[in-house]
Amino acid sequence: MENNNVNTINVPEVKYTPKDFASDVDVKWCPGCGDYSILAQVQRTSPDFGVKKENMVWISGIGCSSRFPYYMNTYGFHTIHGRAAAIATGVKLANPELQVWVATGDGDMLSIGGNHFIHACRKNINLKIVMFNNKIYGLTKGQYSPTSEKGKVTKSSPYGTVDYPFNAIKLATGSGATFVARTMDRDPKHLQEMLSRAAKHNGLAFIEIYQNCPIFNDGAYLPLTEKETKPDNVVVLEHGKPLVFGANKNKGIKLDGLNPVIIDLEDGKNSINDCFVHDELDDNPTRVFLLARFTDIPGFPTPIGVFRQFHKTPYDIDLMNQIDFLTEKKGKGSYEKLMFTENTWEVA
Ligand SMILES: Cc1ncc(C[n+]2csc(CCOP(=O)(O)OP(=O)(O)O)c2C)c(N)n1
Ligand code: SF4
Repeated sequence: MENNNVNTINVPEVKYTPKDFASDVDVKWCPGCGDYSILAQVQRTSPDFGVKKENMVWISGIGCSSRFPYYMNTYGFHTIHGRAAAIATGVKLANPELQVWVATGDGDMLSIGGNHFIHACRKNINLKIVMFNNKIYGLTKGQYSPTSEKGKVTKSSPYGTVDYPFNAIKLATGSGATFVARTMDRDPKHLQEMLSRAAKHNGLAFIEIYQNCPIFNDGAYLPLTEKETKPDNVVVLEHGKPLVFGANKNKGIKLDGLNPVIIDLEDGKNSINDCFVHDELDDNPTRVFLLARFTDIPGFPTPIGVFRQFHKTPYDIDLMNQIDFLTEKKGKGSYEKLMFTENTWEVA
């Protein structure tokens, strides 16, 4: 029966604007740093992420990129180097209703944090990991990172690195990430689209963002971002569409067995129907490895976009279901009982 004694107040739903997500902390990145664009695109898209501001959290490790949570007017935690994924996991499991974002660098996530990263992907923890890849350690002033190209001369590799770099897309895919994407600081619209799509994904979403560090690795992505050179060096992945690139969309990529080949779409020998068609929903990760390899083959365009997305029950859902099931079956557990069962000993 309706209770007529209850007074109700209709509170209009809050419509956020990008400004609502900007904190009042002075942004301390170097002039021209790509991190500014990433911050702006995150603040621009946050109102559409579908969560209340108080339910959004940004967790980071240590690095220039990891200063990110200070600049977001949300809950956040600037933690310790390499541990962002582990701490974010704890935040998500203790508070499953939160949307947990991780801001991290290539050093933070792939060097010291590599282990946490692969296991977060493997377990499909419902985190959104945004990795700013400037192919260098920025905060500590220019040492090479696990994504620096072989032979890179830096302060910590004065004769050139002898390391082979990680390909972050391959690593995330091989570790089981259920949403894998790449975008660039200098392509704001595309960056916004990737963020919005990651926000809607139910499971671990990984976005690699190519980010320029003008102080210690300036121009690392110049051929991909300059107006004149971008069309020949970037191929945009769109679900269901053929891989076509070039200023006049005059080049395509076809498969010769398992090898990608660049074809000329104007020479009369090839047509758009010969091109490899992108399918981000394909269960088989082989396609992603094929695409991710483009950056390792000289002359090939760099793919940006969603490489792959698929559904797998996220860790937190399975865990909560298990806890509910066992609580119903065995009753609420007791911490005291757990700590002082027969399997404890007093050391004399
Ligand atoms: C345990 C520990 N080891 C090393 C460091 C030093 N350190 C701080 S940030 C950083 C790397 C930063 O590079 P990256 O994550 O790529 O971020 P960027 O500064 O380029 O955004 C290192 C090695 C540290 N703070 N703590
Ligand atoms: S050192 Fe590089 S990454 Fe760090 S704030 Fe400066 S420009 Fe940005």
